[in-house]
Amino acid sequence: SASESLLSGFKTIAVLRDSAREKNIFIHGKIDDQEAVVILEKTPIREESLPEIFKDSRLKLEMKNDIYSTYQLQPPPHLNEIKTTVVCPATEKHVKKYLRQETFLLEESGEDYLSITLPFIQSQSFSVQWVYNILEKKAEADRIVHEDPDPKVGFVLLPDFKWDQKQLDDLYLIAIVHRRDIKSLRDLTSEHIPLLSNIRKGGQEVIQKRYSVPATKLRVYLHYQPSYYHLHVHFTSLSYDAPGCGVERAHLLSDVIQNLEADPKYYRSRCLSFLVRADDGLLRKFKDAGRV
Ligand code: M7G
Repeated sequence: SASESLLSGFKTIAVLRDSAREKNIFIHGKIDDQEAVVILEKTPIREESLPEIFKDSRLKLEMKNDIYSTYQLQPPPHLNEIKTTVVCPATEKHVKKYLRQETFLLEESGEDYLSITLPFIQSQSFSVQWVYNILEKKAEADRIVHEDPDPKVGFVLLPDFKWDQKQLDDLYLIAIVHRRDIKSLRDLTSEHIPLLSNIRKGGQEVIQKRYSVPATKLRVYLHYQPSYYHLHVHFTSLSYDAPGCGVERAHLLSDVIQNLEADPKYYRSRCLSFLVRADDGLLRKFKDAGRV
């Protein structure tokens, strides 16, 4: 089928980043005449697959020394898969997103947001078509784990595409709100507390029921800045060092709710820090405005 041979004509332009430790590689290339980003990633070894790995693999000795020996093990093909993510056609912004680059921490006041950041993200940010496709059941409908259809406080919970759902160690789900008028953390006021509480409670309950992962093992947070300006909440396993779960980017949902309870305009008025890449247009704008 078309999807089976999608990558057979892939031509590499550049490796954007790779990590021996994370066992992944991000590649910029072309599929036919279209720009593409392909991410390849080796997945964790699951305990359930161990009997099969030991029983059905070919072992090739590499070296033996006293009580020590190393091997190359060739497992059955279905236990040797590479998780692959394709963005095609990819924009220049996608290529930049995955390119390893120097980063800088900016401090954005409420005024900076209105005068610098907001016009910038309105003129150039990633399309949220994929989000609308999920909300309208045009894509990933079979992956939805839970839905609250309420137009004001409702949301859809589904696996993030970074999670292959094969093991709980790297559990990663996202809750996407039905409302389309909240771009990010910055837009939140006390008016949204019922929505946020509903997501926290609903998400935690469903994840406990479906995956037996209790709330005390979950990291529930929003990104600032997000890549996609339609409000969504990340649910990740505490045991997983998810990309973007550090203090420079993640805001715990519980803290967000409490801050809004204490000050209804907290996120409109406070300085928020966020990371930008060296060639990010937003860094340029902050420099031009004399804010860096
Ligand atoms: P973000 O904070 O806006 O951006 O989070 P980030 O990618 O820089 O973290 C968006 C989240 O949605 C990320 O965790 C993505 O992995 C996830 N995501 C992005 N896309 C395009 C999709 C998609 O098409 N389907 C699903 N299920 N998740 C996606």
